[in-house]
Amino acid sequence: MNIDKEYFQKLFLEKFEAIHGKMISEASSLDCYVTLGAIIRDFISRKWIATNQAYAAQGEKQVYYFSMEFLLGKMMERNLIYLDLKETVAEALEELGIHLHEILSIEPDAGLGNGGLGRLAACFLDSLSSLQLPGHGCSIRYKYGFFEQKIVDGYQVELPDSWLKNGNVWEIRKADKAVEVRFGGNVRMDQNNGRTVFIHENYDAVLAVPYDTPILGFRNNTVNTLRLWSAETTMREFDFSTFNRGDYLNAVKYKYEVESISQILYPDDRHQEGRTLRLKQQYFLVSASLQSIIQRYKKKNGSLQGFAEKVAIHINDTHPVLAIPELMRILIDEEEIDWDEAWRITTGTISYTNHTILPEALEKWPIDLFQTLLPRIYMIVHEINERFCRELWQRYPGDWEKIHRMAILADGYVHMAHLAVAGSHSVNGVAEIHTEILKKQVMAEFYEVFPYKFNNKTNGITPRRWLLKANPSLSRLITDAIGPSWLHHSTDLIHLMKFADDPSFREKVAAVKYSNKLALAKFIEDKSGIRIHPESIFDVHIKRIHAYKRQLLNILHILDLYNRLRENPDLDIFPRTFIFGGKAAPSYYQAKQTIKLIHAVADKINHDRTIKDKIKVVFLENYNVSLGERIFPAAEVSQQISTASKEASGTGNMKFMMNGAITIGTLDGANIEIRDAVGDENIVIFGLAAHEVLDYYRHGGYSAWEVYHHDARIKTILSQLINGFLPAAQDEFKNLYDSLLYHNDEYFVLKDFAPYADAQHRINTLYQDKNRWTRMSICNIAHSGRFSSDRTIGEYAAGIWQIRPVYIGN
Ligand code: 26V
Repeated sequence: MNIDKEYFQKLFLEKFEAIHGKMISEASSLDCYVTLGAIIRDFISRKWIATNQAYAAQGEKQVYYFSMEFLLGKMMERNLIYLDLKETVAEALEELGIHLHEILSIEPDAGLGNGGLGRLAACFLDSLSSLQLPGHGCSIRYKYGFFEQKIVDGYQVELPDSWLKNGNVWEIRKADKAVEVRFGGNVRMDQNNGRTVFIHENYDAVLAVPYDTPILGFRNNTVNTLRLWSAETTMREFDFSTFNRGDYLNAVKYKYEVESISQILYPDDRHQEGRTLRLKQQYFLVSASLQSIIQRYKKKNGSLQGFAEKVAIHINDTHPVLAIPELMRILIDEEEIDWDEAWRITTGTISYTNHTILPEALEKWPIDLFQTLLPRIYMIVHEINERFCRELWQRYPGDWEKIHRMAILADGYVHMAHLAVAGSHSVNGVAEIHTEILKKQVMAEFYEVFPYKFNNKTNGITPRRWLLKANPSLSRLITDAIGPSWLHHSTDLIHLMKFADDPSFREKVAAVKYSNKLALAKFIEDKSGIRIHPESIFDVHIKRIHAYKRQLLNILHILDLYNRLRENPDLDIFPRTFIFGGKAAPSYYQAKQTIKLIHAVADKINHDRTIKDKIKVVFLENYNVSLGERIFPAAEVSQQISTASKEASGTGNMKFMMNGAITIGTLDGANIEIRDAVGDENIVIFGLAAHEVLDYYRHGGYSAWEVYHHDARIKTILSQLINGFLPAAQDEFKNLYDSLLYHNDEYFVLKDFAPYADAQHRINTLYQDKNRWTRMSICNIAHSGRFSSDRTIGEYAAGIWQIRPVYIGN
């Protein structure tokens, strides 16, 4: 946008007084934040209106991305950069004695997500708008986002994340667009003109109120919408029927129960707990979103016959899979469309992404709970299942076992992934290997029936947040070298290869990394009091804490390194700082113990003078999007060490790569495609391959004890877990110890230990050849373009959704 400083200052002062009714000299940072937010929102609003008008007028097909999570992070700086106003605003405010960076730090992260799946949804919104594609997000306006993590005495403590406590400048409540969502009750059948009709009665009605957030595209005029639903009581229920009967306490209780639907984001522990409230949330999201999409569609088009040609609905994992029976319900019960036609429309509209193959994470709901909460939806799922099983019977006559394995309803459960595959036209995995495992193993039987539905869409990340915003100095250097086209066409980053052997460019890249390391070191010292050496290798492992991601492998190797250093303080290793961050699900004991172990090892090592500060271990509390934006630019080694086959894709690996870190990783998820992009000489790969892991699971043959008996280092470190060596209670880590030895090391930590130690040794050697290392770093940045979510979204748009860009004029 073209706005000059003076004009902006005038706007700011006027807006400030209008909102706050006081003089600017009395302003707090929060006052200024709110004022700036209001101004930016005004700018965006104009584009928002124009976008919606163009969409309505042109009638192009639109996509709605249904997701229980959108992990957006902060919005203000992003919006300033996207409007190209950041410099002007910073200078204008500075002249008024206001520091923009202070205002920006006031904003809480919108943390409406657990990790990869939620952040992917946020990157997708960014790319949709930036590519001028008509695509919107639908989710829940959780009052509390993902919990805030505090570390107390090395243990994780969870605090509520009240991100809305100072209001939210980006959202607009649309009370007039509220819809009703119905739970419980019973279904009565009746006849109407020879047609069986289903009447849902005695239900509890919940009011779904939408809050819209504008999603601005990068330096264009597109503003798409993220619609978040909030649960409220309907006036009727609360004020009249209950309250008038004088039952005040029950009326209040009822209100509390209804509002609890949008109260909190569930933490992902990959274990289906079958909590009713979670199922309520899922139906709430799906029903409210579909009703509002259909209302808008009907206003323009009348009947729903052509719905699938104008609307695509994507479900992010199975969490919103009730979109399938809910759309069927609306088409059949409300629009009086017959089953076959309704099924054609539904499957033509819906597409599904799978994000994990961990069996414990595949959603299933007990039928009785499901049926009680959603009686009409259950009837429809039952009918879908009947027809699906009949089809299977025709194809595999007599093969009851197969049909039983593939059924949507079986063993007292509703199997959500089966419903998703049967009721959609596209099923995709999120990295090549992940899609192959889906096709060949986890969903092989479905692939045999519906081969045409399966496809791969390798994940991506938005280079605008993860490079331009997070790492401005590197971005400047890149633009100076190859021009600014990479911001729109990320594969243009490949032109950096021209400079890979240019000593002066290498020096500049190294200098940027060093200054980012200094900034992180200062942040760490301010936060935790731990002093880290900026010259040391910054080796980073940040992501959710989970056994399959193997933070345990990393920390055990650190313990081994420490043992070697104690034996020989002059050991030839380059100084290294191991940085960890990540949250454990509150109920996931082993993950929480891993956090405690990292702290115990850190305590031991950081206080031992004899090792001459050669290694340091730091755990950064409360890893979230904003903390990630500080860490990725300073990272040199990226730990992507999941047990092969377990990490569907990973997206942190891409953020590190784009910021020039070298991956140490297994051949898992997108690591494989990163290796293919950069070549073996620019990545450090180790460990079991996916097929080897899967073979062990299938045929056995792995003995943790055997590895233990053959490796003296492993013997030592494991005994240190339980012999009082670490500053913690002696039995503190017994559970972790047992998981490795007595439960035969499900994630192959011991099996991969020696290969991992070798790989770390290679890193140590490579790093000491500064020129070579920086060249590797440049290669990684240069080849990171294909991991832009613009590429991913381009593939979804053309291959699954069939949507096209809509140009929005000024
Ligand atoms: C499961 C549950 C179950 C209990 C309630 C809350 C909850 C929330 C989320 C999940 C499943 C999360 C699956 C997930 O995050 N998968 C990750 O998706 C990333 C994006 O595709 C991918 O890069 C990661 O490899 C994959 O682990």
